[in-house]
Amino acid sequence: MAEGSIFSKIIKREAPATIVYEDDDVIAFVPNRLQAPVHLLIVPKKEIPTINDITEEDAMLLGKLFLVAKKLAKENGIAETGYRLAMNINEDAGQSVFHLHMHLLGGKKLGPMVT
Ligand code: DGP
Repeated sequence: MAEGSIFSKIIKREAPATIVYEDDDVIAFVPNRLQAPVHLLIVPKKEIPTINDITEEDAMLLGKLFLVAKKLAKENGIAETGYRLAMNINEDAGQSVFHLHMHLLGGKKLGPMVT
């Protein structure tokens, strides 16, 4: 469940993180293990464990994640060079935190997506 995940603690400032963006619905911060020179996590404040749990009412919120990603890509100078947005869902994709999040990765030529 998303409830009580480390990301909820970061949102509530009960755990530290380098926060790079925040509004009423979305927060973005630097992950504790970088997988690219630019690596940010874009996270809805609503506790949704995975994409399997979204509903119609989350459509606007999910759209906001992309708008924040676009803004952060531009701010980090990778909008034109290129970047990847990724979400891991459940075990086979390697999801480790069950609070929905989008990875923004860039700052180098990224390898193939499927390994
Ligand atoms: P995923 O494997 O897709 O569930 O990605 C989880 C991400 O969360 C990964 O980039 C590492 C990050 N992460 C996990 N625990 C913490 C933490 O305590 N602090 C921060 N800043 N990031 C974390």
